[in-house]
Amino acid sequence: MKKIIHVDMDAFFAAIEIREDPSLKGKCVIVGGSPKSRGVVSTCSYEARKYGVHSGMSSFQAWKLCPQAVFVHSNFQLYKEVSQTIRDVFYQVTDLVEPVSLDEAYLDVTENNFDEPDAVKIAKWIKEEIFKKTSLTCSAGVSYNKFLAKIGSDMDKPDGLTVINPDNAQEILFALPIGKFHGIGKVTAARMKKMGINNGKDLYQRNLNELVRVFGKAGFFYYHVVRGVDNREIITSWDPKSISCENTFSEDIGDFDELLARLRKLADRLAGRMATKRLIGQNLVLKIKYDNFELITRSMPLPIMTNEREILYQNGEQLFISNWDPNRKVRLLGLGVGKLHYDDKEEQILLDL
Ligand code: TTP
Ligand code: MG
Repeated sequence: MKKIIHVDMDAFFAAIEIREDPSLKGKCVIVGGSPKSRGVVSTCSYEARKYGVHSGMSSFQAWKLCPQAVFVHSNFQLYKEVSQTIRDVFYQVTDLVEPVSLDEAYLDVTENNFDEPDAVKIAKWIKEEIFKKTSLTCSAGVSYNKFLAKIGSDMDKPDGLTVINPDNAQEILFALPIGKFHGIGKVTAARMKKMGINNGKDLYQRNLNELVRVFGKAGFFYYHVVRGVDNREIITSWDPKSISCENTFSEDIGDFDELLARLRKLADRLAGRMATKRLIGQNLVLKIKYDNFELITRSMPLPIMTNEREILYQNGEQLFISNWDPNRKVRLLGLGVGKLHYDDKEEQILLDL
């Protein structure tokens, strides 16, 4: 059985704004457009949620519900930085991380860098580490597949930790309101309610044929997840639509020139493999693992779709220089390219002829 953790930050943008300006603490804080413009709410503090304010509603409506709220404009650059910090925490645990959005990710910790068999201990560690590094809280779900882990992280917000195991999964799913099923959006939830499906128990009682007839392929998914069955794998930025090379050094390296020489070799290898497979790509990913096993991954768009070794190297070097901590030795370097396409240049030339 797999061990999956889903982590989701609490009131993410709003919590960051409150951290930056502690005078906002305890207040109804709404991040998004101004109520005077036609802006919408990105998110809001839990205090504001009590008044019915939520993501996606117009700022004007939010202001009517909660006139005492403080409206703050979003600062994406800052949110992205915090997002990178929490991802770095995840990558310390495992490479099998699937970031879903700025504030949310799945981790497959069945095997992990700490050799820790207890996924709950890992989830606690992640929560503590994120708090240490960002002063922000998150909620985690621990379970044996992605669907249940995601349900778990949402069950006890904020600052929650919920474990769903085979013994309690069915009971939790039965009681779950249909709108809370991840993958069932507002429109589908409304359709289901019309059909008399209000919660997991109602959904469970419908047979596969009916669900597929009404909802197509998604019906198949609903049928299985309400039984706690979800075989989806974690999709990392390394696979499946990416190609990468990495090298764990026989001895940790702290010398800048030596590291660049190793990076060049990686770029050569990567370019060679891409050419053999006739792939070109647009997103470069660099991976640095330090001697304490801390792992960082950074990516950047390449100027063109390419598999040219010099372009891969030059951009990789830039990524490396802006992200390497010179005071620390490196145990592993990796270079990869994502957003791949098949290079059909040759066929094009033949066609042109
Ligand atoms: P969520 O995780 O959905 O919300 P949240 O982190 O604010 O609150 P919760 O404690 O319930 O997890 O989304 C993460 C961030 O994404 C959120 O802080 C702001 C942004 N966002 C939008 O900009 N618009 C939206 O409609 C949603 C849902 C989120
Ligand atoms: Mg969140």
